[in-house]
Amino acid sequence: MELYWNKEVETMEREQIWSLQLERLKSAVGRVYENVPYYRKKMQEAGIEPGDIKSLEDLENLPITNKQDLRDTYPFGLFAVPMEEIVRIHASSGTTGKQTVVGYTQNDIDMWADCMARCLVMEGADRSSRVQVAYGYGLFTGGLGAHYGAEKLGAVSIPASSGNTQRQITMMIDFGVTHLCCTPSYAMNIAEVLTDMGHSKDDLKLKSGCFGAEPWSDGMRTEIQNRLGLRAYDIYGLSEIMGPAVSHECRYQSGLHIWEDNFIAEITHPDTGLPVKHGEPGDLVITTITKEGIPLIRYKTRDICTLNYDKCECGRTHVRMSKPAGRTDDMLIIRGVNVFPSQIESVLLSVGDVQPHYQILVDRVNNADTMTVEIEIPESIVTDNVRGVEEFGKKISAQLGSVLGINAKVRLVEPKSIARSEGKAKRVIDNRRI
Ligand code: DLL
Repeated sequence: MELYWNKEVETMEREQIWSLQLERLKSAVGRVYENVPYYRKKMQEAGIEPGDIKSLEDLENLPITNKQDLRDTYPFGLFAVPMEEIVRIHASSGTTGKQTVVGYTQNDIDMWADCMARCLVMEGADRSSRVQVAYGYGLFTGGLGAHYGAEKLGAVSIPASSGNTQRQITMMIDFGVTHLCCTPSYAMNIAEVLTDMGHSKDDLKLKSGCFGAEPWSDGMRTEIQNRLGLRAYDIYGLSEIMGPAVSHECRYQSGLHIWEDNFIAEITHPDTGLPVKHGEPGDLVITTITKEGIPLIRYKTRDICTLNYDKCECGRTHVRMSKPAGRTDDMLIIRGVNVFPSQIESVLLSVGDVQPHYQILVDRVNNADTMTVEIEIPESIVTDNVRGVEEFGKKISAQLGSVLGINAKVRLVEPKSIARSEGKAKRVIDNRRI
């Protein structure tokens, strides 16, 4: 089994990474200044020209790009090459506003597939692997992103897309699938249907899975691993920057290596936008330094994490980001307490018997925020044992109160009554925003 897809790049000395990044940053800034009037104007307003970029520290002087910039230039205003050079378009779902569109040149597609191949090798895949891609195919980047990476690696790519779960399982069994790519919530759904179909993990040949596109807790990781009999890895990415494979966990699973030959990562304070102290959490800001179609300078992802430059035991030198807890815009503020849905998930799963199917309902009653967490009654509790059910709910509510400091009601609902996810799970219903 190969340890690396591209050892030379993945294990570069830190100084080498920085000098490569500087050279590529200069070129990327020059390209956007030259070819994207919107960027040129922004840079002129900030009083900075490409020639002012002399060191990586100068990056801080460049203006931040955010989702609004993509919307203001909808659909193609930030593209840095003529449309003749664009070979593919993806778009975000637009759940938080107008959809955003990104374009790729052939070189961009090749670079993306290369990053994805590195990720798959990181979790032990090789040419003999059979990779079932159960991320959605289409404008969402998950399906095609993972697919091209598996093909680049020379593995067998099975373009299952999401949904039709029984058929997914039949294919996994009949084709001897070794690697599964999907959202963690869909992996849980697959695990449940596997049992309903009378199968168990022993009928599968899965070795690992790369699960991402939504935040998930270590408790969820344990559940997925136990039920599917594989090792679960976290993969991160976003359509604006590329799609999946911006970063991925190695087998030591202490953070996700960001491919620094293509991306420069910074962490800024969510309110001030200024760089945070080394190792502190904040907004992940990414600059793409090799992308041609739509290079983005200092894109504010709104994902909260920390960066770790320590050497990793796997031998890779690329910086590690911590597992993202969630986006600043998904953070719930309940009576002044800040909490991410993924933290609630951690608490729920730390109480034995709770299945990772839950929904968080937020409302405002008499000007005060209220939160109700719906979970399904575990099989170990008989539904007609009213007292048992009540006590179980109270136990979880107390745990949420003591760990997160939030006052939450827990409502126990019938098993399998919470909608199962096939893509990104919708965990929160915030009636305050309606
Ligand atoms: O979700 C790309 C992707 C596909 C990543 C498949 C991984 C696997 P978008 O739809 O643009 O792209 O959503 C991007 O999803 O800013 C994060 O908030 C969240 N996200 C993605 N991966 C993770 C992860 C794809 N591993 C947004 N953990 C990002 C937590 C994640 N959140």
